[in-house]
Amino acid sequence: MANSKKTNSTKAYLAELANQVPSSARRDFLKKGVKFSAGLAAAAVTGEVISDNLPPNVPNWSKSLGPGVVSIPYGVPSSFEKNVIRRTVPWLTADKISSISMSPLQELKGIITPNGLVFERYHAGIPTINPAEHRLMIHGLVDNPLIFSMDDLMRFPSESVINFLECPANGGMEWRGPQMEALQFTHGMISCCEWTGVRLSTLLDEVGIQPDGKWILAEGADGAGMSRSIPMEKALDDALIVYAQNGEKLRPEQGYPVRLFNPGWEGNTSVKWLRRLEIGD
Ligand SMILES: Nc1nc2c(c(=O)[nH]1)N[C@H]1C(S)=C(S)[C@@H](COP(=O)(O)O)O[C@H]1N2
Ligand SMILES: [Mo]
Repeated sequence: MANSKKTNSTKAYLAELANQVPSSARRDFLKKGVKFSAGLAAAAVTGEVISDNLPPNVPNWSKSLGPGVVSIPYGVPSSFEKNVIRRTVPWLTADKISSISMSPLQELKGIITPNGLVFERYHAGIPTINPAEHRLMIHGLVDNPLIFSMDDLMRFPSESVINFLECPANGGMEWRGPQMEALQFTHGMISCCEWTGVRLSTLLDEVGIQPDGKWILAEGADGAGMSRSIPMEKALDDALIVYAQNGEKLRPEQGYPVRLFNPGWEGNTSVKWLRRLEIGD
């Protein structure tokens, strides 16, 4: 992944960052001759302070009324936090459809990664799946093959766990030595969410695994049809069939409407947009 185009892409990234800050701060930023340091970018972002709003004065926002309830039906972070975003580097992969974005770890507080900032990894882009037309099929070496609708899955007892999900490529940006400026780029291929779903073992109970059933092929419904083989021990231990993250339905990026989640295992085994589990020997 190391690449000589790094300097160019860093310039492009900082130019993009300059575009995201308020225009007066941007003028400052550009005037200072842009030395391409992350520290300078940060100064530009926080640089604009209107002293009239500081004590002992009454700040402007205390002298007027703000927008009322439901002016934003689905809440978003303060506009002053607009640099807290997922990022990728253009030279990492040939195309954004099969690529990865990183979480801004340097800005995150506490344990939970907010849904909008969970790192993303796709092999064929994000499929748009209508949950009413999506099914999870469990077949192969089972007594009773079954096809579950999303409603079926949600009728089973649910379980929530707080756990990290990490791409095994995390850190790979520097496997050949230091080259990145921010934690986001060096280690941002990791997230921690509360995942809610049904235990895979519960569903396997329903279909009845035959004695020679030792492995499970999990297949996604994305254009890549990405699949991984999961040993039966993991499936019966703590694997979850997950439909919610941090209290709301999975984000499309994270596998809406349903994904496999293997706690503590390489992220790639947690197959998203899960459509099929085939039990094999
Ligand atoms: N169907 C499908 N599942 C997938 C992938 C994919 O491309 N397609 N990427 C995998 C990889 S390599 C990782 S690291 C995780 C990333 O999960 P996230 O995008 O929710 O962070 O999903 C895994 N599951
Ligand atoms: Mo991954």
